[in-house]
Parts: sequence; C-alpha cells; structure tokens
Amino acid sequence: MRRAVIKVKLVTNILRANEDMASRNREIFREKGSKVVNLISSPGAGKTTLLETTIRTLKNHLTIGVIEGDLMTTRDGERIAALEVPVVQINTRGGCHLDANMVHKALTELPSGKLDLIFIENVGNLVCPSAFDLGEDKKVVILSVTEGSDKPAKYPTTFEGAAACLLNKIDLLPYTNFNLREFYEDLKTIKPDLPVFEVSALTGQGMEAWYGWLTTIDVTGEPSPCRT
Ligand SMILES: Nc1nc2c(ncn2[C@@H]2O[C@H](COP(=O)(O)OP(=O)(O)OP(=O)(O)O)[C@@H](O)[C@H]2O)c(=O)[nH]1
Ligand SMILES: [Mg+2]
Repeated sequence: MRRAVIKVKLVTNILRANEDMASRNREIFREKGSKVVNLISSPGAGKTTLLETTIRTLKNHLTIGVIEGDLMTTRDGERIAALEVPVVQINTRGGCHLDANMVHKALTELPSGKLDLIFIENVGNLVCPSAFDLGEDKKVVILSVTEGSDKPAKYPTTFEGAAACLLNKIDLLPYTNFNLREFYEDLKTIKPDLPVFEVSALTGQGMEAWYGWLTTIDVTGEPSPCRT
C-alpha cells in the first residue's frame, strides 16, 4: 500500500517538473514567434514522410525547424537535414517518449532567429507521448490505414489529446481491410470535433487541407491537453 502511494507521488512529481519545463519552452517558442506542432504516431505511420512532404511544399513560404525524437540513430534527422532546414536530433536511448527537458536542450541548438513553424517528431509510440507536454501549441496524431481501423478505440488517450488527426497512407486503402465507417464512428465517441485529414504523405494526396489547418493554429499560450 505504502509503495503504491510513493509511486503515485513520484509520477506526480515527474509530471509536475515536466509541466514547469514545458511552460518555459512555451515562453521560448513565443519569443521566437513560432507555432509548434508535436507529431505523435506508432512507429512507421509516416511522421517523417509527412514532414518531408510538408517541408518541401512550405519551406519557400515559411521558416521551419524540426526537432526529431528517436530511441536510436540519426536517420530521421538526416532525412530532414537533406531538405536544408534546421533540425536537431534527440536520441532517448530507450525512452518511449520525448519530455520537455529534452526539447529544452534541443532548443538551444536551433537557430536563434524567428522560426514560423517548429515540428517535433515524437518517438514512435501511440501511448506515452500523449502524457507529456513539451510546450507545443498542438498535438497531432497520425494513424496509417495499414495499422487497422480499431486503433482509436484501443488507444483513445492520444486521440483525445490531439487537435487534429491525419489518416495517412490513404493511397493504400484499397489494399487493406481498414474500415472507414468504424474509424469515424469510434472517433465520434472519443472526440466528436476532431478534424481528420485523409492524406498520403508519400503522394501528396489530401495534403492541401493539412497545410490549410496549419495556418489556422492559434497561439493561446495554454498547454495542449495531456492524457495519461
Ligand atoms: N504508401 C505509402 N507509404 C508511406 C506513406 N507515408 C509513409 N510511407 C512509408 O511508410 C514507411 C515509414 O514511414 P516514416 O515516415 O519513416 O514513418 P515514421 O512514423 O517517421 O517512423 P518512425 O520514425 O520509425 O516512428 C516508409 O517506408 C514510408 O515511405 C504514405 O502516405 N503512403
Ligand atoms: Mg520517423
């Protein structure tokens, strides 16, 4: 019993320390004039591909920076660096999510001037990242059709905390048993007003609506919702 109390206290303290650092990050983002999007998905749903296509399309109109989170390797960071935008790679070395402290350290390595948009690619994981505020303005969840339409119902917390959902790999829809009706019905019970964009990050299909949504992000200074 006593052990359980200590554990709850420890988790509460960790989350509180994270919130404090996330608030500090938010101040820095405001000073830089940046809108910040935290991308969350399972491994391989298409976060980096989405970033590549988005950056190719928007980089002549907006200044963009990227913070890449992975357990190991600099591979995603290298993919983004090839597009000639500033990128910082974080390796969590086993950690299943980014936290505000990691992002704070990474921020010192981004250019000091204004960045219109900062994308944070979280570690591939549909559960833990939703519990940690990084100081972002919005969390965005990406689900790909190859993962199955039951995922919102099975992993609701990430969908609850998101401000938008990208249904990716829509080009593969005819080759899967992904049930669009089930997906939308489940989402309606979890978060009825969640905007969903059916996209192919690879082919560019449906991406205009995503770019449009990015321009609507309002900077409230409020934490984006976290779910545990
Ligand atoms: N057909 C198709 N393939 C895609 C699409 N988006 C991504 N892929 C492929 O899916 C694989 C994984 O894509 P990534 O962008 O690396 O996925 P990720 O979410 O960044 O993966 P992690 O960083 O490991 O979590 C790659 O082979 C991509 O080419 C898409 O819209 N359609
Ligand atoms: Mg990636």
